[in-house]
Amino acid sequence: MRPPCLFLSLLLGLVACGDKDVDYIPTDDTGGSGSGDEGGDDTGSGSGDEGTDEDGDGWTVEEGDCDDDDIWVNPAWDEDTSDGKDNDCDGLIDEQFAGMDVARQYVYGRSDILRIDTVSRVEDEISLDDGYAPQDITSGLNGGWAITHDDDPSTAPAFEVELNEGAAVVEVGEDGSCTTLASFTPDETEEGYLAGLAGIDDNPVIRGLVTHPDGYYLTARPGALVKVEADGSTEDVATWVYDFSADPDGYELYAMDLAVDGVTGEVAIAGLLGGFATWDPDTGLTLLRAADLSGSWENWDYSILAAVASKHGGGWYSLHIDYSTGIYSLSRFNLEQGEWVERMTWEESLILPAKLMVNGDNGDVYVTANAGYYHMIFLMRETQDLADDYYNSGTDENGWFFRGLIGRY
Ligand SMILES: [Ca+2]
Ligand SMILES: [Ca+2]
Ligand SMILES: [Ca+2]
Ligand SMILES: [Ca+2]
Repeated sequence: MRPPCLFLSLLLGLVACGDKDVDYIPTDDTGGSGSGDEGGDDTGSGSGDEGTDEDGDGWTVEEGDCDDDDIWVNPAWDEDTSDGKDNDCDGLIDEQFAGMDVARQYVYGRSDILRIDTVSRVEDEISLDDGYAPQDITSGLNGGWAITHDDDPSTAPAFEVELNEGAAVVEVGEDGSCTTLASFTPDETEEGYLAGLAGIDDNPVIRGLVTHPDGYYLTARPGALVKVEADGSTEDVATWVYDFSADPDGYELYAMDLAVDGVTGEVAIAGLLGGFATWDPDTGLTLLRAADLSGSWENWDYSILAAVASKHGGGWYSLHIDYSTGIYSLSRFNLEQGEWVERMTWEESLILPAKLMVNGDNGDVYVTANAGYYHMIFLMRETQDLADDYYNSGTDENGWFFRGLIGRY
C-alpha cells in the first residue's frame, strides 16, 4: 500500500516520501490528498517524459523510484540486504539497522561513545580523549564519528575534570582519539535573550551536527547554519533573525538542533518554541514555521523544541518539552499545515529527554534521556502506543549523561 504523500511529493518536489511500512504513519498526517492509490493512473496524462514509469512498478522517478529500470527498486519495497541494490530508495544499499551509537558524557572523567545493538546490549564503549564533552554525534566523513563539544555547564553538566575551552566540532577516530576540526567562540552579538525564558544559556554557541551526503558537516549557531568542511574551514550558508529583543517583529528562529535527510539532502533546523526551517544546498533556506511570539510572553507557546530527527525520505520528527505542564511529546512536521503534529505524549516529570533518532528501516524512534543517577533510551513505537525502556543504565554509577545518538546500518 502506498501512503498518500504522493500529492505532496509532487507538489514540493520531494523525491521520496513513501514509506515501505505504512503502519506507523497515520495517513491523515500528510494532508490526505486522496491521490495515494496504487497504480500509475496518477502519474500524469502522458505528455512528455515527466511522470513516466519505465519499469512499470507503479512509481515514477518523480515519486521516488531511484531506479526506474528495476521493478525491485522503489520506495514501497523493504530493503533486501543481499542484492546489492537500494531497494527502498533511502540512499543506503543493503542496509540493516544494527543499533545505535550514543554520545555519553562523564563528569568525573573521560566521556565515551556507547555502542548499543538492536536488542539493547552494550557492544562497546569507546573512550574519548580527555577534555571533551560530547553533545551531538554524527558519522565521520572519514570513518569514526564527529561530535560537538562544549564546556558550557548549562548544557554540559558540571564537569569535575578540566574541559577544553569553548565549543568545537571534533572528529573522533574509531579508537576514540579526538581532533578538533573547527572551534567556535561565543559571539557577543549572539546573546541568549531567550535564556531566562527557557533556562538556556547563550553558550554553547553551536547546537546540532549532521553529516551532509554531499560531504561536509553542518552545525548551527542561534542565528546561522554553518558548513564545516573536511579541512575545518567554516562558512555561514544561511542566516535568520534569531534575536527577539532586537527585532520582535522579524523574529524567525533560534536554532536548537539539526537533522539531515540522507535521501534528499535537505536539512532541518529546529528552534526554540517550535520554530522550524529547512535548508537545501540548491534552494537555500525555507522558513516553515516561525514561533508565534506575539502578545505577552505568558501567552507564548511554552513548549521547547529540543531536538529534531529525520526518517530518511520520510519526514521530520521532533521532541518537544512543555515545561509548564511537564508533558513531553513526539511530533512530526506536517508540511501542508506548516505545523508540528503531536504523535505521542508522555509525562515523566523527573526524566529529561535529550535527543532522538529514527530507525530508517521501520520508523521506531529512540530517545535519550537522563534522570538523576539514570541515563536511558526510550523506544517509541506509534503503532503500539509504546514508550518503553530500551536501555537503562541502572543506578550503579553516578555522573553519566546521554546526549546525542545516531543509528547504525
Ligand atoms: Ca518505476
Ligand atoms: Ca523501480
Ligand atoms: Ca536502502
Ligand atoms: Ca538491497
